[in-house]
This record gives sequence, C-alpha cells and structure tokens, in this order.
Amino acid sequence: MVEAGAGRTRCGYVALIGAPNSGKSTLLNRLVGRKLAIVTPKAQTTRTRLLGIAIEGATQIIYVDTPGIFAPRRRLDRAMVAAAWAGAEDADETLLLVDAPRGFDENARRILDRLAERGRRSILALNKIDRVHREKLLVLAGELSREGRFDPIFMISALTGDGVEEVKQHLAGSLPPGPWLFPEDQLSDAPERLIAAEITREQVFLQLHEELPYASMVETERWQDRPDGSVRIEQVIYVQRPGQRAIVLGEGGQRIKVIGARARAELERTLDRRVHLFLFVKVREHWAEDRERFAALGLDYNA
Ligand SMILES: Nc1nc2c(ncn2[C@@H]2O[C@H](COP(=O)(O)OP(=O)(O)OP(=O)(O)O)[C@@H](O)[C@H]2O)c(=O)[nH]1
Ligand SMILES: [Mg+2]
Repeated sequence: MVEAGAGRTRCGYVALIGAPNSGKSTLLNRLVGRKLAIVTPKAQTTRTRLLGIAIEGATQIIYVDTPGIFAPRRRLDRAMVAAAWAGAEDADETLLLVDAPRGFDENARRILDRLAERGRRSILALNKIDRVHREKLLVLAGELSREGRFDPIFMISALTGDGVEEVKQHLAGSLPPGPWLFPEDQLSDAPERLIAAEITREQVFLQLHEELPYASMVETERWQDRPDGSVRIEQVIYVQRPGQRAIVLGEGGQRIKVIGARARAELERTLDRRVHLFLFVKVREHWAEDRERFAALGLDYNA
C-alpha cells in the first residue's frame, strides 16, 4: 500500500480522444474495470466528459472519456466537440484512438492536424484489432508512425482487453510524480443521477433509430432513497416533436416499456440495489438550444 502524497506517488490526467465510435468509452470502462460510460454501436454516443479513476501501482491515473471529434454543425455538436478538446488540453497525456478497421479517415486526420497545430504529441492506440487483418494493421501503424507525432503506438482491442495492460503500464510509469488527487476508492466524478440518466440514454440509443437518438436527451428529475434500501428514480426523456414522442412510446406503450425494463435492469446492476424507474416522455422542441439543458450536461452553451 502506497500512501497518497508520499514522494513516490504519481498522478495525472489522460484524455481519451478520437473520432466518434472509435471505442473511447469501451476503453475507459476496460481501463477502470467497471462500466461507467455508456457504449453503443451508434456514433456520437458520449456527450460530455467523464472521469474514470484507476490506480496502477503507485500511480493514480485519471482517464477522461470525451465525446467523439468530428465536424460539428448543431449547437449541441459544437459543445460536444469543444468539451472533447478541453479534455485533451487540460490533460497531462492524450491518448488518440483510431478505429483500425476504418483506418485513418477524415475525422482522425482533423484531430491529428489540430494536435500538430498545438505542438502536442500523443499516445496512439490502434483499436479494434480483433477485427482487422494483421497486414492492414501494420500498414496503418507505419502510415501513422511516419507522421512523427505519436509515441508510443499501441495495438489494442478495448473489447477483448488485448494489449490494454501495456497501455496501463506505460501510463503508470510516465505520468508526473505527485500526490493522488482523488480518494483511493473513488472511481468517477459523475454524480449517480447523471450516470442513471446515461444508462437510460444508452437504451434510447440502442432501441431507437435514425434521428431519434440524436433528438433525445434524458434527465433524472427525482431520486428518492427508500427505507427498504431501494431507490425510486423519475426521469424525463426529452424529444423535439410530438411524432417522436409517439415513436418513443410505441404502440400501446410497448417501446417505452422495453426501454424502461432494460434501463432498470442495468441500473440495478450498476447501483447494486433495487430500482423503481419511472420514465416520462416530453416534447421540448428546442431542448438542444436550451441553456438549462446544456448546464445539466456540463456543456458550454456558447462553444
Ligand atoms: N470489435 C470491436 N469493437 C469495439 C472495440 N472497441 C469498441 N468497439 C465497439 O465500437 C462501438 C463504439 O464504441 P464506443 O466505446 O461507444 O465508442 P466511442 O469512441 O466512445 O464513441 P462516441 O462516444 O460516439 O464518440 C461499440 O459497438 C463497441 O462495442 C474493439 O476493440 N473491438
Ligand atoms: Mg463514447
């Protein structure tokens, strides 16, 4: 056991950045060993920064999951991308994830150019190696290594955990000496109410399609601890049009029922207690232009 604050400890922030869908949240969960961030097959799942805190030997590593970086159009998109860059700029190290099967695409290029502009080096992780042929992987690694901005380069699968231990070991040795910034048993900075809203949003992303996931947001409105140890949670799913509300509800309320049942099961796993979940679907046409909603997400309205 190493005493926090003792001369031998190290501590620092590591921002996980990359194009949407490159696997940042999957990697965060894997690095921390617990599901903190939601993960879906759809791009732009993550909307805000989220800390995942882990201890590796004498080092406290504070991982920062960030929204994917892409060319933003909507106000919400701009705020998401700004949050990602703020995460990168505040961190001691940045770890750029590249989706290896997809290769070095336009989004990855944009990120690399901006890192270069700021004179920043980055750790590179070629992710999803479980889905790419070795020759293709080596060509991609060669191409990216010639950019001269990455050191070191890892090849990983956030999904299977392949190669992830090496990343941890590298970070444990390279973050700056200093006292730990968080209590030893703290895993994240996210309040439970926010994690609970994210778990429901994960189901919205998994079970609804086309524009609906992007037109929706979830807020926890009430949280009531019950004497029997269970918790009663009321959440609102905001959508932008009455037609969208009808789709979220589904015929005879079937779809909201499934969303609620799956979110509740996941909440019980995460919170490790019985959960009574009540979901309401409200139309708020301009939620994505609404200052209050941005504040709830911790996003900069004027980004
Ligand atoms: N096969 C494979 N799939 C992966 C791997 N890592 C992530 N995925 C999948 O890729 C998809 C996107 O993963 P996320 O972790 O949500 O990606 P993200 O970078 O956080 O995405 P955004 O939050 O939208 O920017 C999910 O379906 C994951 O299961 C991997 O190593 N191998
Ligand atoms: Mg994510």
